[in-house]
Amino acid sequence: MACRRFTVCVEGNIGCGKSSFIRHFANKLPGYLNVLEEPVAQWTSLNNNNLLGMMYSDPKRWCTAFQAYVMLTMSDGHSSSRGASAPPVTLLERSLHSACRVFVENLHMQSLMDSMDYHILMEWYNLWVSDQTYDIDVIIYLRAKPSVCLERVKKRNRSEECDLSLELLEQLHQLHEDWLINHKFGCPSTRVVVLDAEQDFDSLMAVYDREVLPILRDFA
Ligand code: TTP
Repeated sequence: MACRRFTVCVEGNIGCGKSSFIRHFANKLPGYLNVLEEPVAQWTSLNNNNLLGMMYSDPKRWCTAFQAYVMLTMSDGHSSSRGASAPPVTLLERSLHSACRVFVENLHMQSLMDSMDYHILMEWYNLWVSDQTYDIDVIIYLRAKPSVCLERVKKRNRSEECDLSLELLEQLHQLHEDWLINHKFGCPSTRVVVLDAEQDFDSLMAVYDREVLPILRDFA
């Protein structure tokens, strides 16, 4: 009998601490988790081009190409969680869903993405998610105020994000809230766990252990 595999996905604004969360559990439960960090390195080196940087420098010109590529690389991540040799639980940093429900929506709302491009990407999204490969068992939403996220983005100093504004983080925060709390769009999981991600690193990891380890171990 095929063994049931589970997918847990970590969502939240830029700079809320998804990578630290993912790495913490990758170290804690080696072998039990298939951990997929977000493929940012692919977005910054496509055919020797930094598509993420191009998108931030000229969003009107590059946002559709960038989001199409993000969706493609995200879809690879979802598929790999279903391979015969994959561990029982996959921990995904972000998903095809947030790429569309948050980022594509926002670019369209801000009139940076053309409506025709938006509808085409949404048709691809709807086609992809009609397959249960893209279902999520649990979404962990790391919730933090945009001002806290901005401080962290500044501190990590990713070159492409040097002009990232509080306004953008506020827009993205609202879309995460609409998607995961207000259920304004369809949600790919029946279970959303909301965690306060504003504390300092050590306190956060203690909270994550207390709240998340039992969820991950439940799948064993
Ligand atoms: P995030 O996916 O938010 O990753 P992060 O590294 O900021 O996460 P954390 O700080 O919580 O560990 O964003 C990575 C970069 O990619 C960021 O500049 C936003 C951008 N991005 C888009 O523009 N569109 C997308 O669809 C996604 C998923 C990311």
